[in-house]
Amino acid sequence: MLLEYKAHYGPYFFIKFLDEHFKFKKFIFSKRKGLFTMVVILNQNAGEKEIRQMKEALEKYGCSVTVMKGRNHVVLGLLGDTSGINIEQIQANDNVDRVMRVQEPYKKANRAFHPENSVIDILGNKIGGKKLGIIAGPCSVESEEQIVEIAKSVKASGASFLRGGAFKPRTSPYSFQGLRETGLDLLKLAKKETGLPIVTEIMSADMIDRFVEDVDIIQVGARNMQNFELLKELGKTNKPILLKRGLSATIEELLMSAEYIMAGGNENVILCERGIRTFETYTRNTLDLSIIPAIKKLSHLPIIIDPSHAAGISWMVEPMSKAAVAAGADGLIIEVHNDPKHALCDGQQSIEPDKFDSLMKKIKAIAEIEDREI
Ligand SMILES: [Mn+2]
Repeated sequence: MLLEYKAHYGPYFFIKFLDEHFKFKKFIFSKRKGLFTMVVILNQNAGEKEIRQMKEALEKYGCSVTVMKGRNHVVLGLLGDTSGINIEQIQANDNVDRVMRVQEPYKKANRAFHPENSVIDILGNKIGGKKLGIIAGPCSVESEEQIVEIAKSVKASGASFLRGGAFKPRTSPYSFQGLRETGLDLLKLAKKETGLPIVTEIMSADMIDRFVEDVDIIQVGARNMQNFELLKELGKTNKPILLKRGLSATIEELLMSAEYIMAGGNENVILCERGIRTFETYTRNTLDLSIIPAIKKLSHLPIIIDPSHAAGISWMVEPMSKAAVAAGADGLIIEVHNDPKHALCDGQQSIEPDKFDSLMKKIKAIAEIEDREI
């Protein structure tokens, strides 16, 4: 009965059900602060000794535990930070019927513990504040002329950051793999010419020292979102990290990956939605714009949208950019190429500089409605 109720109505109604069932209203739904962060339901055969042992075991995690005895079950309500509790271990106890987490498993990324929006400062350019962070540039750095020319034009249109891949995570080993370290040198050159901070993807922890030296925002691509060893190493730096959502990652998994970086001490994390894989094949991925209000509710971290990789089609970049800004995104990362037909990577989804310029004018107007600016 209890299990069925939870499966059908979800945790919120399940607790409400418990509330009515056990008549402990004053404990359960008084205020947000009074809400239990975890609920442990014991088996019917748990005696006084087992209840006491379980209560003491849970208190060792630093939580306060309230014992509620109902007609058929005993429920232990936990208050406090439960992110360090190993649920599987508690679940394995013979006296435990169910464990339910009410509090999210992430702490540093959680808005509950950090109500104000985080604003990430990158050489004086901010992401997460009133001004939208617009990152633009080619999929890959191809040559000095290419990257410098694009950097100049996106800057003239109002972009605050230059993107460009040096190390490329391509699906095929036979595709262009990027100019690698030469690509980083060319990005530095473009930064020198324009003053635009640079954003580029890291593929391996071996490159961290070089990236910390030369890159202003280190991107972790969708395929590396759960490369936990890389995330831990990046957590030891103080560089802003642009963390892209994995192809099939849930919002909670994205926030747990952010937590890996933040737990190491680096709280400069910018989240990025780049489309998720669904049954739809018309677009390259499916842009999940609902992540914007979800992240705003769950976390204080900024969230930006990548309409280029999400749609994979250049003519969809403008409408998806407009929708993202209207939905409250903190910025955009857009692929811009001066010669998309001959681009070495992602030409089909790259827009030309004049198109980017007109897109910027349109999103400026939408940003104003949201009390944001470009
Ligand atoms: Mn690309």
